Amino acid sequence: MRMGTALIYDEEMTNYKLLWVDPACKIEVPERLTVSHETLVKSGLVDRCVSVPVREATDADILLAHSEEYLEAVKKTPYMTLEDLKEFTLQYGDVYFHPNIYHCAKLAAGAALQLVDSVMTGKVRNGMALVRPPGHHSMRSAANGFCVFNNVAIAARYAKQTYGVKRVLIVDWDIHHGQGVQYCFEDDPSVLYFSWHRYEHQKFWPQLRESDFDAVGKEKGVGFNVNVPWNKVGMQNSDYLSVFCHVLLPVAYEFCPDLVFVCAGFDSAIGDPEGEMCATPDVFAHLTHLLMNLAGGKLCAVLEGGYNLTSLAQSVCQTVHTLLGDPAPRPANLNGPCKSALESLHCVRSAHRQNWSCLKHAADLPTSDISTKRIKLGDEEDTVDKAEEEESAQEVFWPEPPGRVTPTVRTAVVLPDGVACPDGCKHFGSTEDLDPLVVDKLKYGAVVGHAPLKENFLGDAEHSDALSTLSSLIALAEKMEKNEICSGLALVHDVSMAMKFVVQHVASAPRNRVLVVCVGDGKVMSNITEDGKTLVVQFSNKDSDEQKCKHYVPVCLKKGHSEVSGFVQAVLSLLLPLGYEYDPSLVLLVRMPDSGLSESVWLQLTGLLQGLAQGHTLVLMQEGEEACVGPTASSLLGDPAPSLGQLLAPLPEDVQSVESLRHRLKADWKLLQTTAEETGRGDEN
Ligand code: Q9C
Ligand code: ZN
Repeated sequence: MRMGTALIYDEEMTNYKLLWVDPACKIEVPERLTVSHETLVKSGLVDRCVSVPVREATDADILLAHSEEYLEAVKKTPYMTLEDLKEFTLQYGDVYFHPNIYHCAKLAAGAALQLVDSVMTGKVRNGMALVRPPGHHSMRSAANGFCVFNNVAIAARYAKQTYGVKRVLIVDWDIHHGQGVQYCFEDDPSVLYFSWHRYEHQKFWPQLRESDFDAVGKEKGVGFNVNVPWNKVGMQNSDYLSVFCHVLLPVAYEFCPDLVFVCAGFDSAIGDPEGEMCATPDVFAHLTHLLMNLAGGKLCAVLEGGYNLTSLAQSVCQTVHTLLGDPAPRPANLNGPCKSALESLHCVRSAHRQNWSCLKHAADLPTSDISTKRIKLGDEEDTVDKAEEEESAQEVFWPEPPGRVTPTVRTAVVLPDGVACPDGCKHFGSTEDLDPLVVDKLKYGAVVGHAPLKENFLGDAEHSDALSTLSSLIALAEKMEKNEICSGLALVHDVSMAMKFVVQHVASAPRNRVLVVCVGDGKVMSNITEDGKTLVVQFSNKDSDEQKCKHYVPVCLKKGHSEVSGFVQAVLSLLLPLGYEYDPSLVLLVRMPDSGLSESVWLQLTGLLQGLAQGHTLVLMQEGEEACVGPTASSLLGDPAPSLGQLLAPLPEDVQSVESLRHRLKADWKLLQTTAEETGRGDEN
């Protein structure tokens, strides 16, 4: 990887703690940082990051998001007695002060600023700041929810002021609503704030009316505040990924940020006593990956909550692994969103349909009777519930995320001599790699131990060049299967033939599943089977006459594929959910000569698809497309795609064809659902 990942941490931020008894605050402990950091050290991740020192945020920095009165008040806390501290604390909600917390809060905000500096000056591509106290609940003139200064809000304003950043995206995946961030930017269209949070119809802390989906921003900022309330606990990976595919990513791509922040709280992970959700730590690898092609890869993750030390540390590691470019583990059992998640999804999409052209088509069902039944504050059951919670608080178990073994070879290429390719790619395809079995297969159309091939591939490939290319291709696919090579790229004479050949070979092995993503016209697969070994998604501008079925998805977009927004929306809300649910062992990405796709859109596609199949992406391109080889290889090596610019509204006919496909397929592919008419996962949630 060409540019690094910053890790910002200072042990000093562990030097404060709760000094009195307060059940609401006892979970916010120094070990949150020490355990996270130790786990990063043990997994070897710290050594792979660029270590950036913290600094103290200055008064001027802090005043970017806070009032002078508040800053002056906090400044006095280091000199207060225990009694004074207790009393000072009382004016705020769910927070505690300590003689050293002001110092730590300056370091926490300063860490976020150091991260911005490192990313914006190009010292690193992305990074994470491990900080205490967290920030997203603190308001202009108030501490709240363990937070003193709003680290990310300060950093976002600083990035705008110092580097002229025009559009900032803040993704708050902490399980609490970062109301402080919302208040800071609610009338500001230059900062798009997205938050999902445990809400339970306003029963869950901080119990705010304005945390619901209908708080969309104010004045010029209408549309730039996106709230996804979770009205049940127990949300799973499918629920999170579904919201990314159907809300956050379409809006984020339309918005086109210059810089992305993550309010990286991990109380949204399984085992957390606050969140009580069931998403596993590896989901954060995917959430991170899905954001890494925005803003040219400029991503700053800043720790917020996370109170189960095991779950927290594992989730932090998953995030840092991904920031470093390591392929994400295959997401386990994505069985579609639950009913409550679908209701939330539907409500937020409807609430924003006027604001974002990607959501214009969001189904026009009544949302009033779904999610607006907020609980009246002060209801009797509130206290009963708390007691019950203490009783029923149980330990949850989940498997440790699999170790992330990145193959020694990240990207291998099969290229004719003289085609330029970035450093770091392994060249593959000397005659030594000619596998006699594969040659036989090519010549005689069958190979011992495999099903006989339905087509004779020799036809076009008589000359030895083509033979050796195809043979190398199979050798490459096999090394990817064994996880000796992560990704690959081949320039071939006949891309359709090579595609069929690879698919037949790979799909013949027992546990393999191939997601074939084909961009361009032309008959692709005459042998689609319903055995589930392949899922073919073809983007073209001709209506396909091939048989449509669960495993063949022809996406027809008019006006060529140069119509960027239609294509991007199809990728985000159709291809990605299909890919995640299908969970392939290999992604075969085929660029037909007539693909008509601009380079930047193509690179977004290759970037996003690498979140699937543990990064096992094999790209096929046809001779004549040499110019695209270098950029594609860079993408496979982990470079972020260039930004697409703010997207225009997609063509109505493109929207129509994507929507009708989603409609046709949503019974078979649950991650395509966006409304609760369909029943959802049906696990009582
Ligand atoms: N049962 C962050 O995650 N409520 N703050 C505690 C205890 C306050 C969370 C109630 C939670 C604050 C950054
Ligand atoms: Zn939280």
